[in-house]
Amino acid sequence: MSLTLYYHPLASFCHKVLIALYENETPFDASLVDLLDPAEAARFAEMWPAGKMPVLRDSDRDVVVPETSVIIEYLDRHYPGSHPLIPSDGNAALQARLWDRFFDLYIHVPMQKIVTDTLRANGENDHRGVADARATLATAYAMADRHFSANAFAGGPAFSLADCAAAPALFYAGIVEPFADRHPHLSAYFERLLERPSMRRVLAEAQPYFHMFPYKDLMPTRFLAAG
Ligand SMILES: N[C@@H](CCC(=O)N[C@@H](CS)C(=O)NCC(=O)O)C(=O)O
Repeated sequence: MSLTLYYHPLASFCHKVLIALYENETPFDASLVDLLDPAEAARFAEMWPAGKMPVLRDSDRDVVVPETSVIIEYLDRHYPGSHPLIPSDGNAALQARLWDRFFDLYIHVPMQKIVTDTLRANGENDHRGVADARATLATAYAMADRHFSANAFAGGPAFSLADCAAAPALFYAGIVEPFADRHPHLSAYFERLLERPSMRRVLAEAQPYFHMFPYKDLMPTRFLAAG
């Protein structure tokens, strides 16, 4: 097998790449990395010193590819499947990249801030940073709701890189800062994402690890059942 994904089944940015791989049924080996284990974290850092997962290794081309957006573009270019994730039209590709950035930066990263703050030691919490993250989410939810009043998918009419970014960001953000009540178009879009076999598979594989998620008590029960 040429491709190996170094990942963890619970990790939201890993879900983004897994969805891309599953959408195109791209063959790969999955190598689970426990970053809480110092030896594993050190080995992982040799591949990508930033220490952020996932990372893709392609033994045929002898390259290590970090950063989810770049990994998905790499897969699209070198291992294309039946569902291109970067539109061939240049302007459509810009839209896919724009909304990929939107979901990473204004939903995924603030969600991570809220989650990781709960893991800090007493006295080290960043209350102002968490409040800012919640404010960023509120702005982004309103923007996304307007966007999905006119668009079936994040980058336009077809599923793309941007939807791979949106799915895990909305999954976890919707738990720490719910959006369904006041954002009907965003909520309907999220339900469409949940129906995709790629998303269902990612969530089924994450389910055995959900007990490790700090906000597990707020997780809707429909996600707690396997399958
Ligand atoms: N910009 C990165 C973000 C990746 C990221 O934040 N990964 C998280 C897991 S979801 C991680 O590795 N966290 C470990 C840490 O920060 O120590 C990407 O798109 O690949």
